[in-house]
Order: sequence, then structure tokens, then C-alpha cells
Amino acid sequence: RPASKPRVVFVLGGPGSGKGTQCAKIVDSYGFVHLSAGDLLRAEIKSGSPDGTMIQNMIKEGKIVPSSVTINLLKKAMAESNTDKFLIDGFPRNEENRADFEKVTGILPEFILFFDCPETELERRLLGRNEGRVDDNIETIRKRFKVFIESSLPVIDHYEKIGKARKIDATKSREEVFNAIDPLFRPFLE
Ligand code: UP5
Ligand code: MG
Repeated sequence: RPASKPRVVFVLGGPGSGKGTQCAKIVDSYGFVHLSAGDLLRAEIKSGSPDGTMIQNMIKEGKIVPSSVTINLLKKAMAESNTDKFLIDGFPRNEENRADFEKVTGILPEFILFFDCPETELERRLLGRNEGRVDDNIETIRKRFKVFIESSLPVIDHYEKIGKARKIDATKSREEVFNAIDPLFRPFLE
């Protein structure tokens, strides 16, 4: 484990805004480790953990899992990794997530990416994804949108106020979105 303090970028945006898609590209180009909070939670369900049923029910309802559960998974994944550059995708989703992560890890993000995209386009992408996710049905999608607006946008506002939010037009093509975020990561090449 490197001695230096981990450098973290939070990747935020509505459901289906392209967080996972763009994180894969940043990993390829800039040697970041991608930690998707949603993927970690889904892996926890699969592993048969005692929290699995609770997590599954919350994801199905589009609700935000208690901070302690998600933060423990993130901490573990960070500790198991050999790098000190992390893209944390889909977290923090509410003020509790944000404040607890800061308190528990002492880490503040370098900046956050905010993928801005209207719901009509998000809905089109999610319904077209077909990966068998339990939350990719119209009923759950509407709940996810509501939670995003009520709980997650205030977190983005917080980072906007302290000058750490980098807002990206996520309606563009995958390539155009990557071209917009690419310059933000060049400083991490040393
Ligand atoms: N696509 C991507 N980019 C495109 C582009 N530019 N143009 C056209 N199409 C594009 O992309 C979605 C789809 O769109 C894909 O088919 C892609 O090819 C296409 P993707 O990159 O998968 O978008 P992403 O933003 O990652 O969407 P995702 O559905 O993963 O976002 P969510 O934030 O909803 O999901 P997440 O996995 O983060 O969380 C799921 C649930 O877990 C939450 O609702 C919550 O219940 C729980 N959760 C917590 O409780 N706490 C957490 O900290 C995290 C999750
Ligand atoms: Mg994702």
C-alpha cells in the first residue's frame, strides 16, 4: 500500500448518465482504479453476505444503502488495491454518505465529475441496457430519478459551492464526453 494519501475523484450523475462507461475509459488512459459503489454492493449480494438481502431490497426500491455498509466496502477495496488514484463511481449519493466518508477516511475528493443529462435520455439508456439489473425497470427507474433529485443533487451542489464540481454535458456521444473529461485527468500523469 502506497504511503501517500489516496487521491480520489467522485464520479456522479443520474442513473444511466454514463458513469461506468466513462470510468472504464479513464482507467485505460490514466491508471486510476475504478470503484463502482453499485458494483461493490451487487457483489456483496452475490457473495451471500448477511447484508445481502437488505442491499438487494434497497436497490430494487432505488433507495440508498446505509453509509456504513457502502463505506466499509469502499475502504476494503481501496486497502486491497496497489494504487493511490481512485475513481469512486456512484458515491456519495446523499449528505450522510458524503459526511461519513470524509469522517471515516479523512479523504476529500480532488474534484467531482457531474454527468448532466435529462431524464428522458437516461430512461432511454437504462431501458435499452439489458444487463438484467433488478433496478432497470420503469417502476424502479422512476424511484431512482426521485432519489437522485432529492438526495444526490444536494451533494453535487455542495461540491459546486466549494469549487470542486466539474459539470459535463453527458448527452453527447461516448467519445465527445470522454474528450471533455480527458483534460481534467492529465495532471494525474505526474
Ligand atoms: N451509454 C453510456 N454512455 C452513453 C452515451 N454517451 N451515449 C449513449 N449511450 C450511452 O451507461 C448506461 C447505458 O447507457 C449503457 O447501456 C451505456 O452503454 C449507455 P452506464 O455507463 O452504465 O451509466 P451509469 O451512470 O453507470 O448508470 P448506472 O445505472 O450504473 O447508474 P446508477 O447510479 O443508477 O447505478 P449504481 O450502480 O451506481 O447504483 C445502483 C443502486 O445501488 C442505487 O440505485 C442504490 O440503490 C444503490 N447504491 C447505494 O445504495 N449506495 C451507493 O453508494 C451506490 C449505489
Ligand atoms: Mg454504473
